[in-house]
Amino acid sequence: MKARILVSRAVFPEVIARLAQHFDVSSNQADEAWTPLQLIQKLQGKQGIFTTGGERIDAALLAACPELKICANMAVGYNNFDLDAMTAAGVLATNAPDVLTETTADFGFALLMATARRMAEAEHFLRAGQWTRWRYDLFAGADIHGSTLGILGMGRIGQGIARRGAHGFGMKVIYHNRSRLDAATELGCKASYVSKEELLKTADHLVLVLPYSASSHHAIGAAELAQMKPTATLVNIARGGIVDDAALAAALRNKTIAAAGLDVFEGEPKVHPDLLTVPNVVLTPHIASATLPTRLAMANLAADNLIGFLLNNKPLTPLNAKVLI
Ligand code: 8YV
Repeated sequence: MKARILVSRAVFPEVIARLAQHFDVSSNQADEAWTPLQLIQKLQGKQGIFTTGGERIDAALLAACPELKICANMAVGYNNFDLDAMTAAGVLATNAPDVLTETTADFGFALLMATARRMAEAEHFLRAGQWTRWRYDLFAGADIHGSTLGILGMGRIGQGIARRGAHGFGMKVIYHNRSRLDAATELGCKASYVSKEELLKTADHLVLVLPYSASSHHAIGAAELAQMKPTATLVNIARGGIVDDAALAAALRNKTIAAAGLDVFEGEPKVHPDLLTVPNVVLTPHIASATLPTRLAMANLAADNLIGFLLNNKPLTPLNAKVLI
């Protein structure tokens, strides 16, 4: 008998078709928004779920869904999973790393450039019909080339941004991470390890690429923003909650830092109202991995994890492999 799985959000029809070759699939191609209780109801009798990063999998859900064996996330981040609770319940968690690294690093760099060169502000000005004449300092921003790029969180995506900065734009790259990279990796990215304090004080542009956890909550708040250069830009492509968005809005308004680019927000898709009223911030709706080939590769990797595990006990990218034993 085929295993039963739930796909919780609309995804590529070809991925649903692939899954249907192996499983009895319940999908949500209408992309309805389910409450946590509805999600539990839909999961009854299912052995697997395909999640996209927004669905909370916690102890309460696991207790209510005793047949569940695997949650496959179509995202590299997995802060929607209570991994300890999943491991305790013997439920496998998988994520979707690697396939989105370069696309997400491209976007991080694009957001950095748009922020430093004030592209969104300038475009709004033009669209509003305010462009009447040239001025020597019209939307003058900060240089990227030759400046110091700081990276907080130096995993695969952080390294991709470092390579772009060092090799493409001649930037000096400094980083801070829970653990220092090995010498060969540092050399490949031309990146130097520094303390968080030095990173904040020295970076002309600071990009956040660290995972969200209780220990990274508000890693950038008022105190950290105050240590940054008044000419600095801050870019967050990691997770909402790593930055204290209210403190950031105040810092942008007071010119504690020059500008920010944000793809992720505390409590998204809601955005802190103060961020919507400051001009020196570029805001995008969590799209760093959004190219069609990359999103398809992410969806296929989540599907491969479901197929590999439920058919052969061999998931590709397990997060809590100890439940396999
Ligand atoms: C996802 C992401 O699109 O992979 C991640 O961790 O942040 C994005 O690529 C997002 O998580 C989907 O909810």
